[in-house]
Amino acid sequence: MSTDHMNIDIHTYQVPSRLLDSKKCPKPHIDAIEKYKQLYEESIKDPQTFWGRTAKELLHWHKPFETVLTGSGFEYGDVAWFREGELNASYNCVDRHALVNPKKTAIIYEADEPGNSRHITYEELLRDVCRLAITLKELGIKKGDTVAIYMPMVPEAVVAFLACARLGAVHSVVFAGFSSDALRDRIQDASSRLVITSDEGMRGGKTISTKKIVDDAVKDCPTIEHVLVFRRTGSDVPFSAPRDLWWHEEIEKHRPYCPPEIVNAEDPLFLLYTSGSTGKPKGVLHTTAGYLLGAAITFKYVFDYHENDIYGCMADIGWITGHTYIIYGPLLNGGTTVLFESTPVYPTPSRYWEVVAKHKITQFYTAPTAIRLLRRYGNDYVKDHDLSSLRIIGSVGEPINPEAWEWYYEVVGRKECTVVDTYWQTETGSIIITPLPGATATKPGSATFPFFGIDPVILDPTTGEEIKGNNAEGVLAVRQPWPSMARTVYKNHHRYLDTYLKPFKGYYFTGDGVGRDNDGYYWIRGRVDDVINVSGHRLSTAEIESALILHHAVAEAAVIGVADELTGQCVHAFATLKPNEEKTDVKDLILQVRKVIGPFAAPRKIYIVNDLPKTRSGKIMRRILRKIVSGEADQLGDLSTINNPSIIPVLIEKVKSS
Ligand code: 6R9
Repeated sequence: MSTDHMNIDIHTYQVPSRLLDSKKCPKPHIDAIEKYKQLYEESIKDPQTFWGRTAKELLHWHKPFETVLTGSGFEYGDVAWFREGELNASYNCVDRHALVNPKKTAIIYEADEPGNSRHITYEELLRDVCRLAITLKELGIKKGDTVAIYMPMVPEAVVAFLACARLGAVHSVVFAGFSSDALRDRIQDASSRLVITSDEGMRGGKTISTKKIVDDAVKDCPTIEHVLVFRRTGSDVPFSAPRDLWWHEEIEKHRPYCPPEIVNAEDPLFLLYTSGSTGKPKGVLHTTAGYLLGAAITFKYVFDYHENDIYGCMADIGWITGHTYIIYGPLLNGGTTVLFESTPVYPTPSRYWEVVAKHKITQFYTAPTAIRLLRRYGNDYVKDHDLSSLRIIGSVGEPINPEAWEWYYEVVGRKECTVVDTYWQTETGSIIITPLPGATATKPGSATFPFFGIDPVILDPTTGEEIKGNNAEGVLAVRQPWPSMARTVYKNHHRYLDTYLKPFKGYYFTGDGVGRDNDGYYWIRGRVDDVINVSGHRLSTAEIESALILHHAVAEAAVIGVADELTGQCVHAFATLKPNEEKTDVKDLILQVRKVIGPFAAPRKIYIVNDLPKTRSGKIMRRILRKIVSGEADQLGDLSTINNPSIIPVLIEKVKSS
């Protein structure tokens, strides 16, 4: 996003007085900016002490660690945290709370159809996790195996995550909006042995043929031994024994007890595929202790978690936000987490606010795209609901424009809640730049300041030099390792090095542009690489281009991100066709992308053209296409390297007329 918020007069919002009033709200863990600064300073100057202490405070260790951090910084990607330590993620999320607080609600499941909700206590969750874990164990799953999870937003999905973790198996969750081709690729890359799925999914009143998609995917996955199917709707679905097994039948066979497999701090906890600059998605690997510590500590401080809170994150468990802030963060803290199966507009645009009022949610976390959508529907949908339980309202996934921020603050938060605009990535594991709700004065559109232990730097993208001081603009990198950072790309460590550690020697590179204003506030500008952010979903232009080229009629394709009021960005594609394929319908090409990646990646527009702008060495000049689509054809910049300038007016005409 190129909006320049720097140096224009943006209002600063102080911490709402209600948050600091002990009669109305629990006392924030960090209730003054000086306290933040003090702890932050310690965390940067003496990370060993800071992380050593918090790791003991927030996690249960079956065997204590001796060293906090080892490795060569960012040179080889060999950083290791708490390396002698041993623990288990599911024990930390469930057992330790079930032992002291068995009747406390762990999960509130808010099903797609309003009126259907269910509370699951820590005691019940422990039983469910044990039952599934022992089932998986009987099926031969053991420490280090990869299990694919392709599930709708049901409590059993959480059980699936934790059952894998209980055995030391690595979960690889694939967002249930991905197509069968995309699921197949992810299963193959991770050599998953088993898929956990459901018969169908329900979302926004629509039924999704989940099991059918899995069947198509696993046809070409020889590593898959079993498909374990949870019954969500009860419809008749294709079922092929002995490969397929019903969840409810299998778990009944076993006693609900399964001891946790104690793993090393640096053993992998999960893989999550994410898009980068190239066509092939990367299996980002997170390890156990560091990730859990990042999830636990950020959840505690960024959402200022207290014992009686009811916390609701509206993301999907298939993305990192769902991993860290629906499941691990809240459960590690012994909290109550809302699992929302539906959409913000089903059955009406009041749904979020009905859910907040019904469950008395205290912290609410969603994405700018949802905020913009609901703002467009108007305030009436919000104002009839009692939102007085809310203290903290969060935003994540993309830059939030000040208009949407202010609407969120005023209409949803009634000027009585702190808006936490939280910046982070799949690779960072947990939030890295964010306000702290009881301490940080906020500015609409700024993620404000670094979280504890995060040492952000702004680099000049050309020289790689650090730009010090305020009023700086450049790309965002991080100078020191932090516990929840991804350790590698699955079976592809050189790609990890190339993507994150090599672009700027000595730093972790985020791929985002950033500014630091006169007051030291950080403003995330958006990606500087070939990643497009559509409604907070990360897509790579190369990935969509490869999907298009797989279509028999397509000769070449170029994909760009175009600014969109609602979704942040949307996808536009240019394609040239092979000879004798001129009759190809644009709709077929859109279907092609839906098939190869998933509906959420479908281009908004596809322009069929005779040629694409290219350099003399044959590189497609996407920059020119971007300018033409955004109506800036008069500012195409340096055209000296273009090989075929005569196509420019043709492209301009094509874009205008479609
Ligand atoms: C958590 C998540 C990461 C990319 C990231 C950036 C964008 C996320 C943001 C934000 C501005 C925020 N992003 N949060 N941009 N302000 N508060 O979204 O992870 O799916 O890996 O996406 O999302 O561009 O690099 P992921």
